[in-house]
Amino acid sequence: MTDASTSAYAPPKIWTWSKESGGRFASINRPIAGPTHEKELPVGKHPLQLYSLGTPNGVKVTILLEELLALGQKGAEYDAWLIRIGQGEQFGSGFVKVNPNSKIPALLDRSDPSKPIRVFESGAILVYLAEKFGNAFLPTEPAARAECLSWLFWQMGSAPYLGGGFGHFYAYAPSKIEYAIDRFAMETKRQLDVLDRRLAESEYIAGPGLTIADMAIFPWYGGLVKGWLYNAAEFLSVHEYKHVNRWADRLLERPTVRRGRMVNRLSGEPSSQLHERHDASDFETKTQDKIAPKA
Ligand SMILES: N[C@@H](CCC(=O)N[C@@H](CS)C(=O)NCC(=O)O)C(=O)O
Repeated sequence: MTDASTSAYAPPKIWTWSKESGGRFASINRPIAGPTHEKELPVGKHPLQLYSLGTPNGVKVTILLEELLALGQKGAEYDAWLIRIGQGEQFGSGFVKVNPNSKIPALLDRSDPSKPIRVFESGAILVYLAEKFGNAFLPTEPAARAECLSWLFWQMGSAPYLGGGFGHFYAYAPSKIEYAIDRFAMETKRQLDVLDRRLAESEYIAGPGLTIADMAIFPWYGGLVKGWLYNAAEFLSVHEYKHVNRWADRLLERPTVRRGRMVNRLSGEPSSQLHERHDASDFETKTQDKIAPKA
């Protein structure tokens, strides 16, 4: 391993913003919050307006919405609008009003259009929607609810080490730094082992039934073991986590999960990309293979 003390970089006394930092997100990363431009958000016909992108954080919410609709909750019909974070759309004035943190997903509940309710942070959105629809996928018995919320918050605290730590330094940083990749690969594998041990004793994350904890954890750690994230399946030997694999396959059998993964998705097979969703029939008629067929 390279000796960290040989590193050429000595931090200055006061950090200043270098726009030339490089890496995949250099063009959108800023050290300041707030909008960069005026832009109102579109509003569709349904009470629930989702402003998102088909990343792991976005997919959590569309899986829950599709699950709620499959349960017969007609009030869960939603408009899903695309926020292209690579183009800085999260810094538009309308989006910042819904999420002052400028990150997808963000939800506006316009059930009472005179008093819209904004919700940001995917975990808060999952709890808000579960509660709104009669504690769907969120147990009410105290011990089961505590277990579900514990795993939900575990995801919120853990995934930044996977995405912002491991994924960033393994796949996106302009140079490969052994110390950083080592540190976050170790933590990511430890987290996979936490899940694997839990799923050895429990069918779903929080107990015998599917909950919002599964919906939060699946797009990140399920995606990792399925090889969807950072091209890192071999590097992390994800096949070792047998229970996580079993659970991820089980979730993928659900049409709701498959639909949720299609919404606001900008990559992959054109037939798997539904850029915007405004109606249940859009899955049949508005995927990219149908909207923009190859010439
Ligand atoms: N803790 C947040 C994380 C949200 C997040 O990091 N979203 C990313 C996309 S997956 C984003 O919008 N990034 C844009 C940016 O950082 O400017 C949540 O769970 O909602």
